Amino acid sequence: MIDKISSIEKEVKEKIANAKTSVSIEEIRVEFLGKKGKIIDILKNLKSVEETKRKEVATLANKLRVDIENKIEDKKEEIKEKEYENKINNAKKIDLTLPTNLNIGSLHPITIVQKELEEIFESMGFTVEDGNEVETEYNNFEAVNVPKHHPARDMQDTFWLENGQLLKTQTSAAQNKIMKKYGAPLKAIFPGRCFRNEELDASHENTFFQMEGMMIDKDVSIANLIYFMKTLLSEIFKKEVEVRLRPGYFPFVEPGFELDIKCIYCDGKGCKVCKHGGWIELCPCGMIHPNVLKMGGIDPEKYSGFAFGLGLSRLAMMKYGINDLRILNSGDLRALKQMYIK
Ligand code: FA5
Repeated sequence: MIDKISSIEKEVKEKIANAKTSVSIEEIRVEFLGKKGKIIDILKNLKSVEETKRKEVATLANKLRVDIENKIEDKKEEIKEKEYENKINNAKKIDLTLPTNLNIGSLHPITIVQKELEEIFESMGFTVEDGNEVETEYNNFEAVNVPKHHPARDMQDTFWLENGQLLKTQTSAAQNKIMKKYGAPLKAIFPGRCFRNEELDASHENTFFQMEGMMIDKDVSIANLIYFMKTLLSEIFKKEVEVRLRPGYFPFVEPGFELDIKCIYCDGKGCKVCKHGGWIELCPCGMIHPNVLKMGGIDPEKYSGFAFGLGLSRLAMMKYGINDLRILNSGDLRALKQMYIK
């Protein structure tokens, strides 16, 4: 039996030394240490060994078992390292220093303006919220003080869905949910895609972007609104921008305004962009109507606030000097590439 153990030892050592793959080392493990393996077989059959030799055989067999276990583990590690090395050596080489001819993507001009605005507002303590594109009639109209049959609904020709919901016509549709979510005080902006069944022209699309903003706190006034809008527009156009307010009607604000900016192309002298008026209408706004605050769960006796609905698509149009809004939704890369920021 002792001879048998030494011949097994010789055999296993040779096999381990020649093993080249994880599979072959596993096969060796099974052949010698598996349930029916050669070493285990000796240990199982110790009874058949002469009593005087039994202890010595058991010791030798156990020593060999431990020795094989260690050798197999070492070999496994060695093979694993070799296999990894081979994988790396055979992998497809990529030269990271090579110039690429790939046409890599870029952000859409509206997204760029939106991100710029978000950064500016965030720096002034506003949070950026999400709104839905499919909305309920309640959120889009009733919760912002536009009940059924109110004539103001005609100003926003709506795409209705068969289930009675609609495609959001204005970002104001998220006002109610955001007031209920945060309560007062509150400073939030919520950009989003809006849809209206409009006659299309150079400044009207059926799908366009707005950015709504709300600030609600004790003693918020029109002065705060003007300050925020001036700061924001000056940052966007990278120059001091003059603004003016004209009265405007929206059922969800009282008083309501149209905020115009002095034409940044002709400095108010009159040009094609401002239709020779010197001013460009950009952003309806006003002080949030007490009914709207109440419906949002905020006490209008304690709190006041302003809201605005900036036309993001039109702002992008002005920033990049585009003379037709429809280009922005056209997906025409030749046109879009011209306004991409390098
Ligand atoms: C509104 O949608 C109001 N919800 C804005 C508001 C919010 C007022 C909060 C007061 C307080 P209006 O329909 O004017 O208002 O649209 C706002 C802006 O969206 C417009 O000034 C314009 O820049 C843009 N806009 C409206 N319709 C279109 C359109 N069809 N295509 C492109 N931009 C549009």
